[in-house]
Amino acid sequence: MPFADDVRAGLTARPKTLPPKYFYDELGSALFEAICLLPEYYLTRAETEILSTRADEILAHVEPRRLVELGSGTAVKTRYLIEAGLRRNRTLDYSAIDISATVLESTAKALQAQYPGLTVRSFAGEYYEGMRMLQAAQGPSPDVRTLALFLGSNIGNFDPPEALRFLSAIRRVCAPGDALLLGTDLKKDRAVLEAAYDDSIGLTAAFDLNILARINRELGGAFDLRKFRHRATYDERAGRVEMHLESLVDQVVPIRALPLDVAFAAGETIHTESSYKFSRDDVRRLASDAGFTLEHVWTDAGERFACNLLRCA
Ligand code: AVJ
Repeated sequence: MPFADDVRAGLTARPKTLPPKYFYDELGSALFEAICLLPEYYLTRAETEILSTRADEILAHVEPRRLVELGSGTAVKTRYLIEAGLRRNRTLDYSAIDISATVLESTAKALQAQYPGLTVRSFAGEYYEGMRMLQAAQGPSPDVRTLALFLGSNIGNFDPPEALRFLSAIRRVCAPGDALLLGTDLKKDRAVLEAAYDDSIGLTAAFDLNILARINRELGGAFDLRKFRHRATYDERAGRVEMHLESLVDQVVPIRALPLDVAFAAGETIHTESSYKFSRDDVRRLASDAGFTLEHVWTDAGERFACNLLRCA
């Protein structure tokens, strides 16, 4: 079982880590939806501002007949692009790839019902798996101009080599003229970033701690959540916000299904997430290293977030 294997690997490593993809069980997905409504978490609002005001312009650049979204979630922001696509053409294809099968299914149903001209396909799985399923289902179709979407600063979870590998994989499945719309959070003031990842009502702390609760629920773990605290710090040199769960005491936590006893010293942390932040130059470099050209950048009025149009050369 991948969750058990990844928990074992992460909690026996030094420093301890857990992969952020495991935040998104049913509760974690609901907590993330709530985070997007927080005053401190500006990312979603800033990206929504861009897409709601620029969707027609973006679609005019690419003229796609198909949208393919990686990590589609509830596709709330995607609707602006779908509606812009349906203003240009009577019909449009939309393929969604997401790790949460329940969210994917309800979203696909709602979109299909709301937009008669839209053909929705959904693929439950991780990104690479989803990309493979997508290719197998529709093959490389150079005649169907495609705009791929990777929004929400989801690219920020990848370390630089992984980000490059991921974009290169997208580049390989896209045909000349296709494009990728990539949402990236911009580098900015430390206080703004740290507040976004450690909000005042403690929602992000709950989101972070839920990964330990999930280990308790699914793997028979014995984490006492009150003996850990959430921390978020901006590492300016690395250009990333790091989330950690810090053990408040010396303790040993058994995880029955592995089985494994995990020892923590007081002050020791589990690194649960990195969220990379990008300057325009960072994006330009990453794009060109992966074989794209950065064709256009749209930002919100507050210059907090960027939607980058990467063109397959
Ligand atoms: C969904 C990965 C873009 O890193 O900003 C939100 C997840 N973590 N608050 C991000 C998250 C803490 C989010 N991404």
